[in-house]
Amino acid sequence: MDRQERIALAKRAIEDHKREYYRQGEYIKADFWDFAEIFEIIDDAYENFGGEEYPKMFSEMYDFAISAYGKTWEKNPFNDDIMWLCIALTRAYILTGEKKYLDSAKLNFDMTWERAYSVELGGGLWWRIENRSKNTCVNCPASIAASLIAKASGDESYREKASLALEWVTKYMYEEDTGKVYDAMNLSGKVNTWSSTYNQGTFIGSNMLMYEYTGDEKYLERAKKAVSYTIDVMYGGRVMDNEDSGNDLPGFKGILARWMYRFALFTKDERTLEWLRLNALSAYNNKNSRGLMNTRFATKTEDDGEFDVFSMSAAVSVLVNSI
Ligand code: 7K2
Repeated sequence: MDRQERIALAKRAIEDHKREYYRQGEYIKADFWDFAEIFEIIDDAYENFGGEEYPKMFSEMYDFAISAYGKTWEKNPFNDDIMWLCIALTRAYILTGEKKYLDSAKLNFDMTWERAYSVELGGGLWWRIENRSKNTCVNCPASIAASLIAKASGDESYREKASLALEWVTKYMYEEDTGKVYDAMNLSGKVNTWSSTYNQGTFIGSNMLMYEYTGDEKYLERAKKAVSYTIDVMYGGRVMDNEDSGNDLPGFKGILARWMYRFALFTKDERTLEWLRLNALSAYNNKNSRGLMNTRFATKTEDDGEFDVFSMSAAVSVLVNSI
C-alpha cells in the first residue's frame, strides 16, 4: 500500500466514524475527555495529510466545547480532562493560527495548573480536585500542553511547567531499565505499577517535546525505551487486541498511536512505523459493514455489537497516525 492509499483509508475511517457520531461540532455520547481525544484525531488528520474539511471541524468543535463546557472548565473535577482539551485546542491553533483556540487553552491550563500542582508526593499535579492521587495521565498531558503552549505563544514560562510535570513522572512513574511507565501514586506514596498504552504514549510525546526544545539526548533515549517496552514487552510485536473494558481503556490506543507515529517519523524508525501499520491494517480488515472498527484490532467488529464513540475512535487514530 502506498501513501495515497493509506491516506484514503484514514479519511474513510474518519468519515465512517463521523457519519455514525458527528453532529455539527459534537461527537454524540462522547464525554469531555472522549471529545478532547477525538478532537486530537482531527488535529492529527490535518497535520498528517491536510484536507479543507478539518479546519471547519475545529471551528465547529470549538463552538461546541464553549457552549457545552463554558469558557472555563473548572466544573470538571478531572484535571487530566482539561489538559487533554488544552492540547487539542493548542494543536488546532498551531495548525490554523486561529487565536481563540490558544486563548482558551491558556486560560484553562493556567486555572488547572493553579489548582492541581503541589509539592506533596514529590511534586507534580493531582489527578482530581479532591487531591487524593498523582497520576501519569494528568502529568504527561500537562507537560505536553505546556510545551505546546510555550511553542505556540512564545511564552517561555510554560517551559518550566512542562519540565516540572515530566520530571515528576520520570522520577516516580518511569522504570529507566525497561521503559515501562506506571499509572499513579496514592496519598500514602504507594505506586500502581500498571502500564497502559495511553501513558506510554504521552510519556513518549512529552519527552519528544522536551528533546525538541532542549536538544538533550536523554529525553530521546527515554522516548525510545518507552516505545520498545510497548511494542516488545506489552505486545510481543503483535497486533494490539486488548484494552476493551470500561469507559476509558478502549480509547487509549489512539493516544499511543499519535505519539508513537511522531516518534517514528522523527527518528526514522521503520520498525515502529511498520508495527503501527500492521495494527492499522488489522483493524481495517476487521471493520464491520458500517465501516466501524472496535478497539480490539485483531478481532472482527460485529454489526450489532455495543458501539461506543470512544472505543470506535482508537482504530481511526491508528489509521490516521501510520501514514
Ligand atoms: O485512575 C485513573 C488513571 O490513573 C487510570 O489510568 C485510568 C484507567 O483511570 C483513571 S483516569 C480515567 C479518567 C480520565 N478522565 C476522564 C474520566 O472520565 C476518566 O475516569 O482507566
